[in-house]
Amino acid sequence: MNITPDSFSDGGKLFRQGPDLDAVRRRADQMVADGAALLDIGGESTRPGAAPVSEQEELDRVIPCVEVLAELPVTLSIDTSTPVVMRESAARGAGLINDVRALTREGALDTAAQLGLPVCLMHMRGTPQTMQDNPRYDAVVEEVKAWLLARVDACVAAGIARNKILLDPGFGFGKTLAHNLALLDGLPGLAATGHDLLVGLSRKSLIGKLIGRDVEERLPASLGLAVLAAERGARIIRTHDVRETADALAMVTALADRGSAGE
Ligand code: 8Y4
Repeated sequence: MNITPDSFSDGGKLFRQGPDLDAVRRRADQMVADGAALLDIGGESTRPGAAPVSEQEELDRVIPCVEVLAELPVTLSIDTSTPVVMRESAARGAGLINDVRALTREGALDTAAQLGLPVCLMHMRGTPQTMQDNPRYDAVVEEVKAWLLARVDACVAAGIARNKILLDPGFGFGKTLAHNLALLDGLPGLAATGHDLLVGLSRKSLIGKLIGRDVEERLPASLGLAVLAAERGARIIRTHDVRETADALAMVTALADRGSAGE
């Protein structure tokens, strides 16, 4: 759930008084009813070129939502790079830190370690402002994996338990179509690190580039990618379309759970 003015139909005018908490709650209830195991809540827009948000603005957007959603029977994941947002969210029951900057911001590593929460480390090349300006890699899969494992080492050195560290190659974050496709191919290699893998492919522009669909027409392709990623070792799928994705993944799980006994 993106708690930012640009994701609201009024273009942000009503948003100045803060997020519409009734609407947030209704949307969250629906996602839980549809089968979500985690809800990811973020107050910073990370779309390419988006303006940075102040700490206070991020707190004003996120914390009221955490308070409203804390009683739900799912893990609240906080999409933030900001230590004070991590702390205030954890104090209200958040259960996961999802950081697109992989705890590189000043104080983030020590804060996450102190809080003892699991963390998702995502790879991004550059910043949201610049990341899509001609990103280049020599060998994208190897570079992303090595960078993530270096962040794991930093986390472990700061006192974060290895089994609380999830990894995410960051589809669309400083990657061309070719890079994103290479990373899809490389998912089994990332899964082989032993870390739980989280991926976000839902509605992303690689779908538009590959098969020419506008963003509101990307659900079927997103479901295909979710199944593909799960088959290649992803454990958590970040999606906008919970019910449909849960059904698609239920098929993957049902087949896997059959085991080798047959039938
Ligand atoms: C259409 C719809 C086009 C959505 C682009 C987008 C990830 C993430 C985002 C991800 C992790 C997004 C916060 C981008 N993506 N966190 N966050 N992994 N861990 N773009 O892939 O959904 S926001």
